[in-house]
Order: sequence, then structure tokens, then C-alpha cells
Amino acid sequence: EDTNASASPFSNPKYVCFLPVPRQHSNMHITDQLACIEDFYFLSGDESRALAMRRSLCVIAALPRRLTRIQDIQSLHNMGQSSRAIVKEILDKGRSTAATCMANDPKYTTMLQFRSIYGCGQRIAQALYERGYRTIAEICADRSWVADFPLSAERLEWGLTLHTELGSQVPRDEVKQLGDCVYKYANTILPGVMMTIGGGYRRGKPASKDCDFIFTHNDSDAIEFLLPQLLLQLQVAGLVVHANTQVGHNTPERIINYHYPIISDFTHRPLLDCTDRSFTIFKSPVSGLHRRIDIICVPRTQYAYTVLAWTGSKQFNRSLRLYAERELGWTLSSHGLLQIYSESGDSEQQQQQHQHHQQKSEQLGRTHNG
Ligand code: DGT
Ligand code: MG
Repeated sequence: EDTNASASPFSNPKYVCFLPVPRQHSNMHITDQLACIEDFYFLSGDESRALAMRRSLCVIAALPRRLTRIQDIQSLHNMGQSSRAIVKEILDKGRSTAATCMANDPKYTTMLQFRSIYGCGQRIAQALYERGYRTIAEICADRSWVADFPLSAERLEWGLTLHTELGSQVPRDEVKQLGDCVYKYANTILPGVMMTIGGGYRRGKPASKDCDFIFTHNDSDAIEFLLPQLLLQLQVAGLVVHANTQVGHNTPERIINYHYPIISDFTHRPLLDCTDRSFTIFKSPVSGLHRRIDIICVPRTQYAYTVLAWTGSKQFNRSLRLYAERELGWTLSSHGLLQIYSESGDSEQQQQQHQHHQQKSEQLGRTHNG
């Protein structure tokens, strides 16, 4: 973050999680181009540049009115020098040269196509490109890539077979109806189960690329066995046609995660994000199309944190976790909120930092209680 924050007509929080970032706003012509540059960097494997663009994009999207003068964002946090130069060019000429070049870059546009295949992330898109593939038709025709990605091959096969269906967005109403459908099965297996629809749906998006359903139950022992049973029933009913499931193992970390999610003065980091989840391909009885549904099951004590994590956006989570860590000394994950300190053997500097975090936490507690 910048430290030279001076007067600006706009609010200037240090962390983007404090910015309201609406989907539609007055500076779409700028954020569309920043999004293109961000994605270009991301697909090139340059995560730090991508992240810098994403943070600047949030700042611009949160501006309450159309930006006309570059001076107005000069001193804002999360607007680095290169982002400012891009925005300045857009204000001056209407277009960023970099964004135009990137949008027309042949490697980028090819990888963009590949990434639209279910199961194909940045790493696989890059590998396919390097193997010489240039179109999805070529990938379908010559399957010699299967040996390169043995763990992802099955998902990619599904992705290729159902490319158009899985690439289409799920309208809000259908997300809700699919949620009701899955909930009925879950509640028959485990009466009293609770479900929240997370993801873009919870953020109000009119359509989503997938559905994120988070389940819990007051009985932590019972919820632990819901996911395999639910998947089996959905498969038998012909609703789930493919599932990529990760169920945690009973390691000590998992047991700690399951039963003691909120622990103060915890001296080691428990495993983060080892939530039971299944990424499924679902034959929608609503539209007749195949849809992606993520089903997540967690104990009641972790539910709020998991719902928060699976609501997103990814950038919001990232920033909120950074804020928790840097300003409060907490570790926020989809399992809970942990305070990680070892009192003994701390250096003086660590103890001062600890005191600073304690004060911040107490202030926050007072604010929230008040
Ligand atoms: P969409 O599907 O177009 O409406 O967009 P989102 O925002 O729903 O994106 P999605 O479905 O990829 O992810 C939803 C949120 O869940 C996102 O903020 C990040 C989180 N999430 C996704 N995958 C994982 C995961 O493996 N672990 C954890 N903890 N969170 C995840
Ligand atoms: Mg989603």
C-alpha cells in the first residue's frame, strides 16, 4: 500500500475490503480495461501484477462518481504507479494502449478460450498452449494431452464434452431452484440440516457460473457423514453426473478444525481450508442443462466463517484476511478466526506488536458490542 496518502475527494481506506464495490458504477469504461489487464497478467502467471490491477480496479469501481481528473486518485491507497498511468491514459484518450494490445494478443486470446473449459485453469491452459494446441477443436481431436494431466484428465473430458452448457451462466432463479432441490435430498438424509446459497448469488449477481451450497447441522458428528450420502443419492437420482470430492481425513489438525475452530493463543497453525466439499456436474431438472454445483458441508461452529469465505468475492476475502492478520493479529479462514501467539520466547518487537493487536481487537470488540 502507499503511505503518502494525502487529501483526496474520495474515501481512502487502506484495505479494499472496506470499499463498497458495486457491479454497475460510473467508471465501467476504466474498470473493464483494468480487468482485461489483470486477467492478462493472471493468465501469464504474473500474480503480483494481477493482484495490483485487481486492487486498483476495486478502488475505481468504488468511486461514487465518474472520474475526470487523475489528481483525484493520486493519493489513494491501492493505486500504484502503473495503475495510475493506465487510468491517466484512459482519461486522456479513452483507451489504454496496454489493454488494447493485451486484448488482441494471440496467446492470451487462445488461453482465454482454453480456460473456458471446465477443469482447465491457468496452469493447464499454459501447458496446452506450449504443447502447440491453438483451438478447442484441436484439443478434442488429439487427446495425447491426457497423459500430461492424469489427475485432471477426467474433469477436462467432461469440460470438453459439455463445453457450451457448462460455459453458460446459471440465472438467479435457477440457482435458487437447484438449491431447493439439493436441500430436499439433504434434509431427507439428515433432518434439520441448514443450507445457505453462497458465491455470486449471495452477492446479488443476476447469473452465476456455478452454484455454491453450504450445509451444516447442529449435530457436528452427523454433518460429518452427510456429504458422501448426499452425493450417492444425487447420483442414483441421475442428478449428479460427475463429482470431484475432497473429504478431510481424521488427522489431529482436522479434529482440531472440526471441534475447536475459535481458539485464542493458539501456538501453531491448523490446516486451513480443508473443508469437506464436492465440485459436481449436475443435470438441472429446471433447465435441462448441465450446471456446476459446489456442495460444502461444515460443522455448525464453522458455518458463519465458511459462508463468509464462500460468498466472496475472492478479492474481498483476500483483503479481509490481510486486514485481520496485519491489523488485528488474527488468522481468518473458512474454519474460523484464530489468534496465533506464543507468549514465551517472544522478542520485544513481537510483544509490542501483540499489544498493538490486543488494543485493536479490544477497540473493535467495543465498537461491535456498542
Ligand atoms: P460466480 O460463480 O460466477 O457467481 O462467482 P463466485 O464469486 O461465486 O465465484 P466461485 O464460485 O468461484 O467462488 C465463490 C467463493 O468461494 C469465492 O469467493 C471463493 C470461494 N472459494 C472458491 N473455491 C474455494 C475453495 O476451494 N476454498 C475456499 N475456502 N473458498 C473457495
Ligand atoms: Mg459461484
